[in-house]
Amino acid sequence: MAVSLPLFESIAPTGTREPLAPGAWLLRGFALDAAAGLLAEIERIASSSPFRNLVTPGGKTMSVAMTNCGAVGWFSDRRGYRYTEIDPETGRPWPAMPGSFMKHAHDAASAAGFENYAPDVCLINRYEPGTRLTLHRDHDERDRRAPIVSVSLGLPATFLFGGLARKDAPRRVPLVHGDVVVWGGPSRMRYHGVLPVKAGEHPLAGARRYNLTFRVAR
Ligand code: MD3
Ligand code: FE
Repeated sequence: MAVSLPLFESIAPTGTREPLAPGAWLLRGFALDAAAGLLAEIERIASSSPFRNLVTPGGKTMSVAMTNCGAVGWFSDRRGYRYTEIDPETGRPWPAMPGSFMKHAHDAASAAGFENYAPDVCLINRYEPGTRLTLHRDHDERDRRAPIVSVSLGLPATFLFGGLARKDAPRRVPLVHGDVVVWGGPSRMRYHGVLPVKAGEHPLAGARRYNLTFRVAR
């Protein structure tokens, strides 16, 4: 008897909570209802602090464009990686974190078992087809006990989830519009990255992928 196999790697239905590793939870579709509102806020934030391609201390220009909202923002140039209160490109404070961002991050953290989550920064990444984020760890935050909450919007991407050492072979995790991942506990300091985003059109975001990462930086 013929058995039909799915053509694509299956993605769990919306509303499930899937453990990726100790402390790391994938909340499929958690941001679907909020997505249009979050995208509108991204536009508003970018009209005050525009997306820009930061330069690493090594002198390479990142292919992913970034901006921030919150009390501080993540920034990089030849002098190093750091959090700043003033957007060095505009000379003004980073745009405040919208209440809807704060509530969404808080509720996602709570769904993953992290109560009282109060991030002070949201780094916003914008991917165009072909752009990627190489394997790295997020170690510029003072409090590494607090989880990072990430929200994927727009085009799909393949996320690389590595280990605590750079040489550990990463797992590939497909992330689609509306997915939220909470990275806490022993997973907080694992290596991670994003493979080059494939060409496509998303009905709400066009030819782009956005990723929000909420952090407790200080
Ligand atoms: C796993 N962003 O901004 S979010 C970043 O999709 C970043 O734009 C990616 O990595 C993106 O630094 C991935 C998922 C993520 C964020 C932090 C993590 C995964 C993590 C920290 C530890 C382990
Ligand atoms: Fe990261």
